[in-house]
Amino acid sequence: MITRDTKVGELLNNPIAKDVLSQLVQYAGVNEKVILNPIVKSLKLSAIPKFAGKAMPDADYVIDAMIDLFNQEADTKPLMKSNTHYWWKEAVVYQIYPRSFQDGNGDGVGDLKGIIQRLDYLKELGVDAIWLSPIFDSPNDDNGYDVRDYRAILPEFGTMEDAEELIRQMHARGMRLIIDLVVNHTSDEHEWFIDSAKNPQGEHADYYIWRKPKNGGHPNNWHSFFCGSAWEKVDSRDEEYLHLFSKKQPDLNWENPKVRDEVCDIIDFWRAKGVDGFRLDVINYISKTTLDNGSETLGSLLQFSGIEHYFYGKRLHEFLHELKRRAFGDAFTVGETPGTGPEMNKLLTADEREELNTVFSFDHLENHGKTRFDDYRYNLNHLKKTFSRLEGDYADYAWPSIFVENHDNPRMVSKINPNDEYRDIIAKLIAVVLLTARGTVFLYQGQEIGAVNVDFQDMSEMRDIESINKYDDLIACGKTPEQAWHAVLVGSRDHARTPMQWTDEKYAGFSEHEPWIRVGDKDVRNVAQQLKEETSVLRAYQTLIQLRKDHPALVYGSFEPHEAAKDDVFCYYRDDGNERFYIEINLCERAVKQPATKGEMELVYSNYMAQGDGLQPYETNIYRVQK
Ligand code: TEU
Ligand code: CA
Repeated sequence: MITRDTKVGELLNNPIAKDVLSQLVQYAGVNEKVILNPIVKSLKLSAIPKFAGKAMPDADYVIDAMIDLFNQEADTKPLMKSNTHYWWKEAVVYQIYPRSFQDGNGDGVGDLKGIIQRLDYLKELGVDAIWLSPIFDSPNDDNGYDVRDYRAILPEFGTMEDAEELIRQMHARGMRLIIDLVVNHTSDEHEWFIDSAKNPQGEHADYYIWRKPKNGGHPNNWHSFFCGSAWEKVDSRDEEYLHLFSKKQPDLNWENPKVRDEVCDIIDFWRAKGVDGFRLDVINYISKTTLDNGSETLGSLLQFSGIEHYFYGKRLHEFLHELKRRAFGDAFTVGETPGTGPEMNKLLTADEREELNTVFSFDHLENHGKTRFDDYRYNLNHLKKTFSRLEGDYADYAWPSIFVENHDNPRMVSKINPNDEYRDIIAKLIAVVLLTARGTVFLYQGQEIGAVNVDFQDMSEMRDIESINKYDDLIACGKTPEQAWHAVLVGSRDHARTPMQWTDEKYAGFSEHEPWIRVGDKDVRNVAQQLKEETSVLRAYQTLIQLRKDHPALVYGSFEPHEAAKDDVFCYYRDDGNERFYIEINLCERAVKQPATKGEMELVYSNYMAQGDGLQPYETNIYRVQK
């Protein structure tokens, strides 16, 4: 049990504390080793307030909140190692953002018929499963992550018949469908919320989180991820409702068993349709341990106050276990869990826990102390460090998800190096890191042609609510339009949401009609062009996906780092006892010395046509090691 007399050093034996301390160090941008400093380790928690002084005015509160959080797993027994085999561990999953993939009826908006048209292309690429971002009826305040009806298809995307046809066509090709379940919140136009707001005594009265204003202000100081307070008033009820995202995304009250019944029914509905799996949107936020104010110190460090009360709530495991037992069964589940650490993720996904199959961890997406809106060059040594942890000890207990792009982040190639010269070389480096990884691989549409950030000109071209609110918030905080625009341009999610570039035609073969958002550099990179080029990024993905399918060692094999202490190179072996592979990667823009290796090796893939002395900039090679 953690108490105020516990020393910092002892905290590292507590899984939650270990995760939280490394997250806080990551956000604060201070060197991780600070926790290992003997003086810091010998400090009792009770001494920190004095020690922190003005740096942490609410230190006493933070200490108590952390002790409560750390003791959540006080009686949790250690996990056993596992090496089970499942289809979803071997699968290459392709994420589709339906609004931007393929327009099937010429209205400039992607749709289900368009996706069906492109299934053979995905089969050809070697895709085993598709994760489909939300397709449900929605007023699209957050592009479908605000669901109005979980049992209806957004009319712009098509009909329920189209969805059933998509499932049939995918299963006919041996492909599986993973749909996006957004149940931390609904749309404020969902019938549950409309009734909850209108009838405070009605059957849906307690489906959402309503609280009375406090001292003329909001019920607490929590922030929304889309800027501003996380609380909103309605006229028909003398209370405010919680919305961690936009005002049109009220949070569901998971403490209410009827809400959990509703969610199980929705899962049953789609499983009966033949859906094979679920991606669970911000699923770690569903249990709010308390609605007390958030710590100002943590709020300014983590940019969103109150998060310590809901990013790993005390009933989270209970709720997930209940969903597994009552509804998911053997359907595949991947949770989006922003803010949770490796120890928490093991407890959320280890087979013996019967909760989720895997989660998306986001620690690798930004360098130490950086956020998505900071303008900096992504250093690949950070990817090496985070993936080495995930594919090493972590994977012995829980199966990781491996990705670098999705619909919420700019393009990775551009974050690493904006210069054209190395674009395709870097895109292929990323392909090798993903497709030789120990984990389930998730690719994002466009990544397979080496998509880069879009040269948006001004705010009129932006569509994402987060970017638009961010711009207004920065202006409101006194930034100049240039400064606000620059921040949005650096970190906007819209970079990932422009139409898929199939050809160099006017609207990139995505549509005959002007799309809902502008097109990117389709003359420079598109599928049609790259299918014809042997050395294209697309052909590299096809080759590497096939290599992964043909050699289980690249999936289930052990992960053995080589010369790990050396910066700027990422080298490792994958070995399943039958076959052994060696991967060597130059993580930087200058030539580096090639780490020495032993034994005969045959080169099976390189992102360079010819090998020189040492490793050329971003050079990436895969060898089969003679046993
Ligand atoms: O995103 C949740 C999330 O935490 C973020 O990554 C988010 O995109 C943003 O960066 C907040 O700072 C999920 C979905 O992936 C995202 O598209 C939705 O906007 C969000 O939840 C709300 O449903
Ligand atoms: Ca359309």
